[in-house]
Amino acid sequence: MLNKLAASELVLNDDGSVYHLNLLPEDIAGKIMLVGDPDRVPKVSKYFDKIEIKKNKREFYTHTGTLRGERITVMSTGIGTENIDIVMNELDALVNIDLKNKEFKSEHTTLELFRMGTCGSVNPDVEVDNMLVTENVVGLDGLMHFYQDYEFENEFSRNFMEKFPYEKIKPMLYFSDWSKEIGDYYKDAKYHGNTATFPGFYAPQGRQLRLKALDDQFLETLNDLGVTNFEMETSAIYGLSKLLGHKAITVNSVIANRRRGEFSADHAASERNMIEWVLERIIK
Ligand code: R1P
Ligand code: URA
Repeated sequence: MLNKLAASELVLNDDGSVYHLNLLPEDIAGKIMLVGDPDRVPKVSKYFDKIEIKKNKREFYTHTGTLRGERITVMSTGIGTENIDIVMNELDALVNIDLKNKEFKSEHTTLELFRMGTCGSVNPDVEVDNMLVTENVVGLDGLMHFYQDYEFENEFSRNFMEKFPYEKIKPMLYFSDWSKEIGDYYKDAKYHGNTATFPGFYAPQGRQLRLKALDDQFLETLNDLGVTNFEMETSAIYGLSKLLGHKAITVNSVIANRRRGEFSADHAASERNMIEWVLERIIK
């Protein structure tokens, strides 16, 4: 592989910022909170001592500032692993590629990435309005098939692969790199579990409005394979972090208990609790 990247591969805006995120290297901190919803960004940054940078393009909103004196960034990713592909590659480019010369840097910089999202539980005992940390993730979205060397495994993934009954869906399995150093921030979370990431909210997560999903027993089957909860980003965050050499961890607030048919009575409060819970732990 050539060291110098062509203009078509590492695309930059006129001011030298990365194409979709619209950011320059100095715009981000080493600790980055990733949230799906752009409206969640100001709900997080309002706790900062001060906000230095506010930038956006499309669904990617970024605020960087300080909290208790430490520099921190919060960024929205929008929904889905295809957005995470962009976020992860462009964040990595900001720290590990010399954007002016379009060359890889000789020294690697590791980012700490904290996804803070919402999810639905498929274990009936996992109650709404609580925090669930992802230890293992199974990606049913397909993104990582496009990269080399993505396959990681552990006991959870081996069991899942062996027993997954749906031939048309090719599962992608990642052994989560919720690296212990940053996993420790969240050791008192009510739940630690195995997350499944999907390329959709409705049939891919077993929801049936006017259209039938693949299998009426989808939730039970996934839960029997050890899956605790469903969402739409973590497989790509963990998979690409592992390949690019970053540390990542996801905590989701459980807003739906799919097996009991329950939805959080006040999901704004649930979101606020999660934001405060995370901020207290990642910056002391
Ligand atoms: C679906 O409503 C969205 O909510 C969850 C899912 O992963 C998906 O992005 O995450 P966020 O709350 O971070 O958006
Ligand atoms: N986000 C999801 O992707 N699924 C849910 O059920 C709730 C939040």
